[in-house]
Amino acid sequence: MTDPLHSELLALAQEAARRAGALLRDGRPADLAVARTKSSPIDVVTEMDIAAEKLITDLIAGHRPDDGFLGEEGASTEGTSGIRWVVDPLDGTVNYLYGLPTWSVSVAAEQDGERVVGVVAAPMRGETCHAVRGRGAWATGAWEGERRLACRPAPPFDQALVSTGFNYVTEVRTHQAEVAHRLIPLLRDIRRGGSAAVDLCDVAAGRLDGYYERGLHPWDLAAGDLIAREAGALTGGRPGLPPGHDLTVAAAPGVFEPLQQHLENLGAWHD
Ligand code: 2AM
Ligand code: CA
Repeated sequence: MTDPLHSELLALAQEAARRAGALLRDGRPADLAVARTKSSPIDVVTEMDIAAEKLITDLIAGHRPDDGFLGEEGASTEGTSGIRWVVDPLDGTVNYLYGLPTWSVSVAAEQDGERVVGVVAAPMRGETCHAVRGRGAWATGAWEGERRLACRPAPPFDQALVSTGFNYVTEVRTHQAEVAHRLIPLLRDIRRGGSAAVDLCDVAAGRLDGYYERGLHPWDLAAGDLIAREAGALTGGRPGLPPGHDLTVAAAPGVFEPLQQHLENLGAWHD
């Protein structure tokens, strides 16, 4: 059944993600190196990040002043309506800095702690994915209308294409590289996209058989997790646990179970 509240939250999330995506796309200096005369490129990106989060929280609070927020750039309010927004204004920051296309705006809404709406806009890919709990996952592209997303039927594990990410902390990424080194002979290959939210959408769209990463925050995965699940993927953390900071795994049924087990055996969650 279509819940009118969920439809309202979806429309708001889509508008917020669209506007923030346009701000980030249009506001990125063509040559970030030029900005170095005034401030470091990282400062410019951080400014854009903060401006995008403010745009999103202002827009949503203007429509729904009683909702709570959790945002990567510091938005954190409880709210009184039972709805909380979980926002990553710029996921894939390093790609954005370098001018690579894989970055996104991720906006999710939770109702009484349960994810009900997720939107991931990836402007340089010309695609926005969305999901509403119980209503499937969908993509809207620049050149096509809405298309329903379904994860790819599981191939044999040794034919699975799996994406991952590496942490900013050198010791952590070194350990992650060791895990990937052990995993790679068991798979078709590994990808490293750079935006967790986009990776989760790619699992949903059947463009990847699976994805795993450790060290994610709620705003990295809130929208993408719902999109992947609504597209038929399984998501989780270490065996028996939900996806989270220790480990996030998302994959087609049949790839998910062996991938999660291999990651457990390889100690992929370690810190
Ligand atoms: P960010 O671009 O918003 O920082 C990269 O592998 C993915 O993981 C990105 O989605 C990135 O989000 C996210 N991420 C979050 N925390 C991270 C961390 N400590 N190190 C690396 N990536 C992190
Ligand atoms: Ca992020």
